[in-house]
Amino acid sequence: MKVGIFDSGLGGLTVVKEISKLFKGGEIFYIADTEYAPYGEKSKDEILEHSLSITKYLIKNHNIEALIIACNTATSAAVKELRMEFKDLIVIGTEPGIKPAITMTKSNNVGVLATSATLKGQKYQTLLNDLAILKEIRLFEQACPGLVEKIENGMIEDNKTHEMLKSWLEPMKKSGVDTIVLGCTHYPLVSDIIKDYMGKDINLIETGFAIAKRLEDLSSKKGHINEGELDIKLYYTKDINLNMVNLILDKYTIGGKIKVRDING
Ligand code: DGN
Repeated sequence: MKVGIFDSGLGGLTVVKEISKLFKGGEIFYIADTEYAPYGEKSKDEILEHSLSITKYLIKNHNIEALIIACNTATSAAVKELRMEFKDLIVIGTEPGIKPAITMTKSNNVGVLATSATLKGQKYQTLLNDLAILKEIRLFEQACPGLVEKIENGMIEDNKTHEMLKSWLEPMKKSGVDTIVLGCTHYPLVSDIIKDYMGKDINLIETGFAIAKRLEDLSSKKGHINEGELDIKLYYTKDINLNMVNLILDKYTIGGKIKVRDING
C-alpha cells in the first residue's frame, strides 16, 4: 500500500518511527513542508490550503491510498475537510493524547504541550468539552511558540531551548504534574530535556503509536500484506536541515530504506 504522510517539517518522523514498527512492506511518501513551516502560528485557512495542496500532490504523483496527517496543528485545521474532499482516501489524523493521559495520571495533574493553533482549535476544545471527567483533572495547557523552529534548526541542545522548556514546565513541576501530553509531533524530539527537568518518572504521552495501530488495522482491511521492507521517501518543499534528519535517524531506529530528496529536484 502507498501511504502519504505530511508535517510542517521533521516532527512527523516521530510518527514514522512508530509506523515502521507495525506497518511493513508498503511505500511511504513523506512530505516535510518546510516552505511553509512552522504551521503553529498560521491561520486555519492557510493550514487548510497547504494540507489540501499536499494531499492533491500525493494522490496525483504517488497514487496514495492512505494519508496520515502527522501533525496535530494540521489535523486540527484540516482533517474534517480532507475526509470530505477525498472520500476514497483513508485519512488518519493525529489525536491529542488526552484520553491516555487521564488514564495514566495518579496525581490528576496533567500537562499539555502543543502549538497555539492546536490549543485554540475546535478539535481540541471539543475533546475537552466531551471529557466531563476532566472536572477532576487539573489541566496545565502550554503553548510552546518557537520550539518547532529550534528543533528544525537543529538547536535542541541550545541553552535557549533548555530555558524555554524550563519556563513552560516550571508551573507544572511545582503543581505535581505527573503526566504530560506531547501534543505536537516535534516534541518527542525534546523528551530527554523534559525528563531531565521533570524527573525520570514523568509519563510522556506521544501520539505516534495510536496512528501506527490505526494504519495497521485499516490497511489490513484493504488487503495490504503486512510483510517485507518498508520503502520511505522523504521530500522537502524548500530546504531541510540534513544534520537534523541524520540526528533523528541515528536516535530512532526507523525500519526500512529512507531516501531524502528535494520535491522539485
Ligand atoms: N509537528 C507539528 C504539530 O504536531 O503540530 C508542528 C506544527 C508547526 O509547524 N508548528
